[in-house]
Amino acid sequence: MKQALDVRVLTLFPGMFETLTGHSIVKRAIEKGALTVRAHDLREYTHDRHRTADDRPFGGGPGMLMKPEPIFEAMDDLMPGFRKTKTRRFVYLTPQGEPYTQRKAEELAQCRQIVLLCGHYEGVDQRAVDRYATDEISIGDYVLTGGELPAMVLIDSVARLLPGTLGCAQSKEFESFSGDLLEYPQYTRPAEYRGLKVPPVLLSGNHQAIEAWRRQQSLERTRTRRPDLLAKAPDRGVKAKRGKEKGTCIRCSESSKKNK
Ligand code: 9D3
Repeated sequence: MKQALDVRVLTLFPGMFETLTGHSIVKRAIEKGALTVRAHDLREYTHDRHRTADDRPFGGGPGMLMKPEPIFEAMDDLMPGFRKTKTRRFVYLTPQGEPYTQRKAEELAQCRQIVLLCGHYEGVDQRAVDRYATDEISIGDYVLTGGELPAMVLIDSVARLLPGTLGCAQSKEFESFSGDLLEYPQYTRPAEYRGLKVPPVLLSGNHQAIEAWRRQQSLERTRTRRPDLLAKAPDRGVKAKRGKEKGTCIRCSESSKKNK
């Protein structure tokens, strides 16, 4: 097994991360030794009776900012001498960040250590960002109350890319998400349920016809729901949808047969 990815989270709400680390693929990645996740409470690095982590912005304006001292002191304590390298990142989750993508998840999955700073209030004193941040990431154009859920989205998306975490039954997804077509609709048994029928072509045994139907469904869905994807890759409609269907995962060399 490759050296585990070491994820540290700087947050005012460390308890939120227990739901993440206690479930599903992230839990499995941790159990397999591919990932460690530690949430550090920034309030432990305050010194006043009320454990104050925020203060008012110089120059005025609405809301409060996260004070710089707890962030600097947490870094002094947890990773003295921190400096950015190709495999050590400090990611500040912020609405001002670059939009998160599968490509970015793949890049981060190559790292050895990732520190995630979860913003709260109106944001973080810029000096902490300037000193430490190697990346600033947003997960989309909607307003959340803080960076914790975005940090969990990032961890989840990176965890499933770590070697040995997913069985390779799902490995083809690695190659086909970003900039590709949307998935076709899928069905399982029973062939008829409450009068609702599975499209007959899927029961026909005609694999060429099934492939053609799926392709046409993918194209139609992408056209109506995500025309931006087609605009990015106008040749996608005619080329083969997937690079690989069967065999060995290009990432982890596991066979596609078994999941454990
Ligand atoms: C008055 C201005 N505020 C509302 C637009 C700014 C604001 C500050 C902090 C809005 C949200 C937040 C808290 N959000 C995050 O820290 C955050 C976030 C998000 O809200 N959406 C998508 N990605 C991210 S990453 C961090």
